[in-house]
Amino acid sequence: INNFQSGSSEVETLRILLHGPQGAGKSSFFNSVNNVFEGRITTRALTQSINFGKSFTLEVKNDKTGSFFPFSFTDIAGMHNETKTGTIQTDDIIKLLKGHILDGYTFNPVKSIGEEDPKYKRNPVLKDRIHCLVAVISASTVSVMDEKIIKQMRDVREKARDLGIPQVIILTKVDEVCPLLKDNLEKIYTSKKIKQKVRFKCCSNCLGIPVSNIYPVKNYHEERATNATMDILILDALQNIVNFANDYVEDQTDNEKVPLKSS
Ligand SMILES: Nc1nc2c(ncn2[C@@H]2O[C@H](COP(=O)(O)OP(=O)(O)O)[C@@H](O)[C@H]2O)c(=O)[nH]1
Ligand SMILES: [Mg+2]
Repeated sequence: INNFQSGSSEVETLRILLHGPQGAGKSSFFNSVNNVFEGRITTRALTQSINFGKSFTLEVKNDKTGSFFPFSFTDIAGMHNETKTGTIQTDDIIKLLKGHILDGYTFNPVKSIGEEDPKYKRNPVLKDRIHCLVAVISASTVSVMDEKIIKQMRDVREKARDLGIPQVIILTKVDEVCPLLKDNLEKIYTSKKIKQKVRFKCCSNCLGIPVSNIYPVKNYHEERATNATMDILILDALQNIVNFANDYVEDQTDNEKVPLKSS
C-alpha cells in the first residue's frame, strides 16, 4: 500500500464510502487504518462525527512520503440514528455514490438534496464517484439488525451493483461474539462462530455479498498500542478494498476510451 498508485490518470484518490448502522464501527475502522500507518492509537474520525447527518471525507497520511495515500474514506455521521430525526434518504446515498454530493453536505432525513443546493454537483465525472462501497456491520448485532436498515443497505447495494461499483463487508466486533479471540485474535481464521456470522443471511444472502468479500476485523477500540495481528487483518481488508476500487476506475477508464476509439 505504501507504493500503491491509482491506475487511472483521471482519478488521483480512490473514494471509499463507509455505510452502515450507527455504532457498527465505521469511525473505528477509519481510525484503525490510521493507527496501522501511524503505528500508534489515533482518534481522528471520532471528533468528526458530532454533526448529525454531515458527510465528511478523511484521508490517511503516508509518513514515508509526507503526502496522503491515494484513497479516502467518506462517512456520514449518524446515518441511521432513528432516535433523532430519522434516517438519511436512500436516494441521497445513491446520489453520493454517483458523485453528485460534495463533501460537507448535511443530509436532511425528510428532504432529498435539490439541484439548486450549493453542495450539489450537476455533472460528476469518474473521480467524483464512489469507487468502492464498504458496508460496515457489527458481528455482535448482525442477527438482530433493524429491517429498515437492512432494506436500505440492500437498496444501496443493488444500485451500486447496477453502477458496477465493487462492494465489500467489514464485519467488526468479532471479539464480542467469540471470546477466544480476546486472547488470541489469530483464531479468527478457524473460529466457527465467525464463520457462522460471515455466512449469516444478512451478510451473504440479504445483502447479497459473496462470502469472499466479507472481512471480519477487530477494530482498535480500547487498545493502548498497535499490534501486528490486528494490523494484518485491517491491512488485508484495506488492501482488497483499494484493489477493488482501483479495478473499478481502470475498467471505467477503459470503457470510456472505447467509444472514443471507434468514433
Ligand atoms: N469490542 C469492539 N468494539 C468496537 C469495535 N469497533 C468499534 N467498537 C466500539 O463500538 C462503538 C461504536 O463504534 P463507532 O466507530 O463510533 O461506530 P460508527 O457509529 O459506525 O462510527 C464504539 O464504542 C467503539 O469503541 C470492535 O471491533 N470491537
Ligand atoms: Mg461514526
